[in-house]
This record gives sequence, structure tokens and C-alpha cells, in this order.
Amino acid sequence: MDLGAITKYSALHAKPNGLILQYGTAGFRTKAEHLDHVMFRMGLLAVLRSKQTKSTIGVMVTASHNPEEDNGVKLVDPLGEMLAPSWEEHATCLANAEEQDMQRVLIDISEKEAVNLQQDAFVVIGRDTRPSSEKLSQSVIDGVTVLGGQFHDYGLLTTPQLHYMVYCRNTGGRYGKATIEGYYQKLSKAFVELTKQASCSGDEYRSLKVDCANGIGALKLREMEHYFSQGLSVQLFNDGSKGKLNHLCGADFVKSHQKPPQGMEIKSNERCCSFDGDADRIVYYYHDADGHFHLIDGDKIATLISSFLKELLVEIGESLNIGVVQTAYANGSSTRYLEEVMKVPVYCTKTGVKHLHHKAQEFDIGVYFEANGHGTALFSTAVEMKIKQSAEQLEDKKRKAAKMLENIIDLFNQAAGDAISDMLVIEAILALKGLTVQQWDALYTDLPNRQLKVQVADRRVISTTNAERQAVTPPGLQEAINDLVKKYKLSRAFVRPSGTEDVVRVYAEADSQESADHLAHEVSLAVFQLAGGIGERPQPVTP
Ligand code: NG1
Ligand code: ZN
Repeated sequence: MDLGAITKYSALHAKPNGLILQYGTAGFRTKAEHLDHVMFRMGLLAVLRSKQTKSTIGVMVTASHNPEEDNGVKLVDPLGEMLAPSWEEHATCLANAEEQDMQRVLIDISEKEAVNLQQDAFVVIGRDTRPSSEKLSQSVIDGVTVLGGQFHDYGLLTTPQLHYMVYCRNTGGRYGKATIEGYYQKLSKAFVELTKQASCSGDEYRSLKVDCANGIGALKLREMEHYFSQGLSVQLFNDGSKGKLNHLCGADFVKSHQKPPQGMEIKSNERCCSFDGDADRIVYYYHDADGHFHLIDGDKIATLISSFLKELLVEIGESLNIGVVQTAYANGSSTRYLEEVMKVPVYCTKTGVKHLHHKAQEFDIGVYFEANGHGTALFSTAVEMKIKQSAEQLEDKKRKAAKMLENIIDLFNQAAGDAISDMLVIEAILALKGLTVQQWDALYTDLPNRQLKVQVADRRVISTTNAERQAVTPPGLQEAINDLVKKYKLSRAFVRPSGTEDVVRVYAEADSQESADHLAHEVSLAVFQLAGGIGERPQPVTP
């Protein structure tokens, strides 16, 4: 390590005095103007992690669904996964180190993790379309270079595309080619082959309206469109040509406000979807004949996907174990439908895709989705091999199903939840099953629900257990929630400190929207009183 150079360059990316940041569920996230030093330091850290794992590490500059003025950074581990927990701690430590302590912290991390500093390092970098992203990714590159790492800057990419690149590079090209072309070709080939098998594909030209949140998804989908246009035509809205990123549009807006994005005209029964700002989330929706808005969230996406996979397995005659992984935010109706009607085992983990991803890896086929639309399906290597063999050996009907499954495996981004990949999987399934968006929606009816935020002095006073469904501290809070929940039918509520914002999140569901709104408000008041609320008392929800 050239400690002199580190000190010199670090001073050019100085940390604002007193600023303390935490590597949260999705890396570091805050106002873009506070992030220059964090970027530089994450460049340094990526080099150390790369040396330690002897693999390519990814660095993505994005703040996903958050406002345009924000930005963020996260590291991507060798198999496309989120950074290992011990390294999250190093990241926090390094990001908060005072200038004079930088050398010591770097040496500390290297020693603790037994990093061989002589080892080569390779880092790949991607960024979203925020105005601040280009300069910030340059600071990452500065960090990588100072520690002698090699790098490839992919420039503008969706978050899942960067995960894909990392995965490809660390699996010797077996998974795919680590280029944007490679990504387009792999996914589109699988999609076109799949949709060719749809018996009704000739009857109806398939088209879909896509709200791209004025983000990177628009650019990438536009580049990719002609690769899959045989099977699907997409019409892009909020493509970034005028509106602001994530403003009144995008998956997060649609899911949390339960209404359509601005800037998209929707005719009744038209299939529409929204990406978030870095295209790792997707939700679907439509207007019925009476003009009512219907949201199809991550839970219903997981249901469609897992039931289709299950049907294919039955046809092939394979008894592989398939599991669905959700979080506490999953709508109660979805969990009930999956378990009771579809007889698929469902597991609940803490919020944050790394927890879901991890759990999903325990199954032959693990389907995981957050209600907000972030998710994918994972297939174990053994399953992939088995299916490839079946596709060659089995007789007619079974072979067809095995072939479909083979294409589906290729179509899912195994490295991360991916709006583009999920969209193509969903479109293929709908085409193959001849399902309309309403028929898909009718699988089950969501319980009315409400999500709220409460400001408290220190959100760490709330600790939870049982996959965040119960509060352990502060004393009395869970008892208060229990009493409130009892007042309503089919009700459920929980609270947890956000991992990405300085707020406490409140979730409630009940038999009617009015009840869900009341319950959410009452629970918010309990949090405000018992967990040190600040500012204005929570106000009732106005419909
Ligand atoms: P927090 O802020 O911890 O609730 C949010 C989402 C997560 C996940 C992360 C990362 C909800 C309720 N929470 O986390 O699901 O997507 O952001 O982006 O949607
Ligand atoms: Zn995102």
C-alpha cells in the first residue's frame, strides 16, 4: 500500500466535518453533495475486497427510488450478492474515519481480513442517470487507482446489470458474456424462444406500457427493445426526456401511493408496469372498465412465477423443492394463497434483499420478492443440470416443459432482482398461459393496507424479532400494537426502523381500507409516544 499516495488523494476527497454515515440495507445513501469521500473510500475498500476474494468486485453508484438530489453507493460481492456483513462494518468504519486515521483503518481491515496486498484487484463500476453520478463514480475510480486496482467502468447501467457483469466475470463466462450486448442477447434469446411456444401468440400482438421513473431503465430498455421485439412491443413513458427522476412516477411511487404514475395515459384493461430509478424493482397495474386502479405488486408477481414453475415441474415429473421467500410487508392474502391454495412453503425474512436472497438459496428453486417489486428466482446448479438433461432426453410433452424451464432459468437474473428480466419473465408466462392482466390479478384479493413513517429522535430504540414482525423494545410498544390490532378484523400491524431512511416504518392491514388507515394511524401514535417521536404528532390518513 502506498500510504503516502492514499493520504494525498484522500485529502482531495475530504470528509465533511462531523458527518457520520452507516452502510445500510442498500449501501450508503444520502444527499449527493455529502458523498464524494464515501465514493473514494469505497473504491479503496472494493480493491481490498477484490484482493481478499481474488475475484472481481462491483461498485454501483445509485440511490435507487430516492429523490434525484440523493445518491448512494454499494459494493457487489463476487457472485453478484450484497457485501458480506463483516465488510459492511468495515465500510462504515472506513467511511467515517477522520482523515488522519485513514491509513490505520485501511491497515486494520487488511489485517483483520488477512488481505494479501500483493494480490491483483479488479473492480467494475456502474452508475445511474442522476446528475451527480458521473462525478461520484470518478471518485470511486480515484480510490481504486490509488490502491493499484484495475477497473472497468461500464458507465450507465441498471443496478442488476452491474450484478450480472460481476457474476459473469467470476464464473468464467459460463453464466454469460460480461458485456451489455451479452446481457441483452442472453435474456432476449431466452424470451423469444419461450414466447414462440405460446399457442395464442399469433392471435394477439403483445404490448406493454412501461413507466421508467425517468431513470436508467428507459435508456437500457430502449437499447434492448429490438432484440425481443418479435415477442413483445414496449411503449416507454417517463423516459427521462423531461420529468425528474422518481418524481410522481416509478415503482416506489405507484406502490406506496397506490395510484398510477403521472405522464402515462392508461386505457381500461391495458397492461402497465413501473420500474424504479435503477430498474431493480417492478410493479404492474391496470385500470378496470370502471376506471378503478388495480396494483399488482411483488407478492402477486411471486405468486404468478412460483405457480408457473410448479406446473412445469409437475409436467416434467420432477419433484424438486420450491420455496417462496417474503418479508413482513407481504400482503397477508398472498401468504395465505401460496400456502393454502398452491401448497407452496413460504418463508419470511427480515427486510432487505440480501436476507431474501440468502434464504432462497436453500431451495432447489427459490422465488423471492419484496412486496415493493424487488425479486427474482434462483435455481441451484443441480437443478439447472437436471433440467438441461431432461430437455434433451424426455419425450415430447415433457421435453417441451423442460425446454421452457431451461429458457426461464436463462431469463431470470440469478445475480439480483431485475426489473427488465422480471418483466420479460412475466410477459412470457402471461403469453404462455394465455392470461390477461385481470385474470392474473384475480388469483387473490389483496387485503387493504397502509404504510406510514414516523419521525423519532433515535430510531435504534426500536428493536424487533421474528423477522421484524414483533417489537422487543421500547417496553410496552408491542403490547400497545397487540391491543390496537385486536380492534379490527383480519388485521395485522408491525413497526421497524428503516434501514435506508431516518424514520420508523409502520405497516397495517385490515379488512377495509378505512380500518387499515385507522390502525396504521393508531400504531403511529403509539410509536410516537413510546419511541420518542419528534416534530408534529402523526396525523390521521386522509384518503
Ligand atoms: P427500508 O428503508 O429499510 O424499509 C427499503 C425497502 C426495502 C428495500 C430497501 C432497499 C420497504 C418497506 N422497504 O428499506 O424493501 O427495498 O429499501 O432499497 O419497501
Ligand atoms: Zn432500486
